Amino acid sequence: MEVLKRIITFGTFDVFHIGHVNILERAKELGAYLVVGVSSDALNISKKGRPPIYNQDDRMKIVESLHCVDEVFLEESLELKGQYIRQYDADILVMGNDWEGKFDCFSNICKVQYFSRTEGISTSKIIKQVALDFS
Ligand code: C2G
Repeated sequence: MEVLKRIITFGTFDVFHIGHVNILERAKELGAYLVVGVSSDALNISKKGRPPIYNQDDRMKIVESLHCVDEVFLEESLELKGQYIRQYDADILVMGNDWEGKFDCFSNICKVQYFSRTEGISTSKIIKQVALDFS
């Protein structure tokens, strides 16, 4: 009997767009249960030096509302990835290929798979475009 795989992925998912939908749908195709770690506002401020446009509660609610997503949690630290993978009993970690190689260190606890990013779209590109168009 085939064991139903549990998938985990992480992201900010700020100004939610088609690239986010694509990777979440592809991740879900790998298994039966998709858990998504949505990075906290504080983590974003420490990583990017600015808060996200949408706050963490809204970003979690948007991601959780997707048909392909079974569960969301708040990712509070990049250093806790191994702990989250174990806590959510994940068989496969999925990330976009902008993170290629960065999470190979977890291949002893789960399979690590990188998917190519959707071309031509990113949150920072949208923010810049909107700022230009409405300035
Ligand atoms: N993504 C994609 N195609 C795009 C944009 C994003 O496939 N055009 C993917 C990214 O590769 C990532 C996911 O969508 O796997 C979420 O992207 P971001 O919200 O930009 O996530 P990031 O800020 O990189 O946070 O612990 C890791 C971090 O939480 C990842």
